[in-house]
Amino acid sequence: MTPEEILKGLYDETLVGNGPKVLDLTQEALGLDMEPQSLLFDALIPSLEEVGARFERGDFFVPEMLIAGRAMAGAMEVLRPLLADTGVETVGKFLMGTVKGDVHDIGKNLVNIMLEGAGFEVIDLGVQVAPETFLAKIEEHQPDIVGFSAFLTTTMPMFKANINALQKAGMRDEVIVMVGGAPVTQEYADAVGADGYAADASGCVRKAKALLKEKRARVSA
Ligand code: B12
Repeated sequence: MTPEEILKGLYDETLVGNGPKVLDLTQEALGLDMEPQSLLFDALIPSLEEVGARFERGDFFVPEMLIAGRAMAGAMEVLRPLLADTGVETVGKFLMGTVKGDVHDIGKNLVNIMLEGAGFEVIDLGVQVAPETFLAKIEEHQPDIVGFSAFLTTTMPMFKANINALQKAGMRDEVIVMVGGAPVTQEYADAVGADGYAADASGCVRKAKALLKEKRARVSA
């Protein structure tokens, strides 16, 4: 198969949720020395975007979304070490979780991989993380940054609930707060009082590094 055929195959098979085929194609692509980033950005992510569009139009339902998500997650397991393995030193500690009421984790996991690849130590709390769990884990791990991920307009208000909980516990100034997820915007992030927002994983890495640099400059001034 040519690289173009493999990318098209990955897109089509993710769309129909054919996990075993997506894994085979991922392995075949790597055997041909194709870039892991290309598989992600030229096939897997566009395919999930199409899944979302079809769901919105009523052409796909939750089961289709689920098997497509699983097919992508299977490929991510193979790509993960390749995306993260850049051998850089730890630049900071990042605590990440999907907010309470929300089970979407593919975007969050991708952000984690990119952060690890950029040298962050990442502590992943998983999905459906309640405010009190975030608080307890922040106390335990003392991260530089905490990231809240939400994929539903109905769970985005948990950002504010989490930030309020941090404030109430007197911990808001201890940690940089970043938010993200498909429906989140810069305006929404500003409105809830987050320190940073990014639309994608590479943007998150850039923003996290910039916020950390600012904070360290402030502390040493
Ligand atoms: C796969 C999927 C599912 C799977 C999730 C599997 C999983 N393990 O994640 C399942 C089937 C479980 C699911 C369930 C539901 N889903 Co759904 N799902 C999707 C789908 C198709 C893909 C999401 C995804 O993973 N995309 C891939 C990643 C890579 O996306 P991304 O946004 O580019 O991620 C980047 C950024 O968001 C950012 N980012 C993410 N997190 C963070 C965190 C920080 C701190 C930062 C800085 C950045 C950041 O970086 C990421 C990487 O670049 C989307 C449609 C879509 N295209 O978004 C709908 C979608 C999110 N789901 C939707 C809905 C409605 C639901 C359900 C309510 C359906 C139902 N009726 O039951 C349930 C809710 C379940 C729950 N309580 O959470 C709607 C949400 C609408 C809305 N605006 O609220 C969407 C948008 C579909 C649609 N078009 O209507 N879903």
